[in-house]
Amino acid sequence: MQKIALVTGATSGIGWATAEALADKGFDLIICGRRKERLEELASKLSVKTLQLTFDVRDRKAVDEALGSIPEDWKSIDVLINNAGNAHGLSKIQDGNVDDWDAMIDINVKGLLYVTKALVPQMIERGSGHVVNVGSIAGKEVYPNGNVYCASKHAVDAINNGMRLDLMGTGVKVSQVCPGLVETEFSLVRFKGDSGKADTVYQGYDPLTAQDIADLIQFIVTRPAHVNIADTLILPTAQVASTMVHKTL
Ligand code: NDP
Ligand code: 8X3
Repeated sequence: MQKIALVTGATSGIGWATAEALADKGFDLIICGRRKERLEELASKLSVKTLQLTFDVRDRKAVDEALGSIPEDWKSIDVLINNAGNAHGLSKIQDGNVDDWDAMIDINVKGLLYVTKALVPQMIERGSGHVVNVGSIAGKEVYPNGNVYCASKHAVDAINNGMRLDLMGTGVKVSQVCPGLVETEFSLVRFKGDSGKADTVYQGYDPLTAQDIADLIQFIVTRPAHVNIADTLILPTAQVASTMVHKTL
């Protein structure tokens, strides 16, 4: 039976690489994001069947409409990669921008919940499925100025664990992947397009690549039915904790 995976945040970074890695394993792909042209570009590179869904995970109605409009032959989604997310800003709590807080909580937490709510009932009905939540080292520890981003990823950690408990016996697996520093558009978004600032995050050591995370996700979703990799922390070798990175600058 042909397998189908849905990847949120497939327009760049970890989501894009994950779509490619799952295509390599023969999954047909539902790729999601706000940037339509990026989805078209990704689809043109994939050698499997693709369905593109353009929606903002912050918009509950848009999520329900997009996921509710999935054609019948795409509805049996085997794997959901809850990846869409970002950091917005890096500042002390007393200096924080409330719009940035809203964005992180709405995208990283509520968006993940909206997508999950729309898709998991069908997995339960079929008695099989796999949800992979992209958390972060920021969901395992808190670092200075990371306050609300860390809170959003701690929420993902809790939701991941809660989901696994609640789905016991349904045949639906739940896994979390928690990366450390991965060079993607993440820091460019966090620093609002300041590429100089973003680049310094990844200088003086070898950061993880999106491909490294995609390889791990590919491994997790291709384990036998009786194996669930519940949680993983994946770091660049130079990184030992959120703010402890061995740099040779
Ligand atoms: P990128 O910025 O490269 O990718 C983020 C993706 O999320 C994009 O495809 C973007 O698509 C999508 N996205 C963002 N906001 C929305 C939205 N409102 N609605 C729909 N899609 C949205 O970053 P990464 O690939 O690094 O990030 C992917 C995940 O990995 C995130 O959850 C992040 O927190 C997590 N992570 C990243 C780490 C890193 O160091 N890079 C480390 C640990 C975790 P579009 O803009 O087209 O909508
Ligand atoms: C992304 C990694 O350290 O910037 O979640 O929070 S970090």
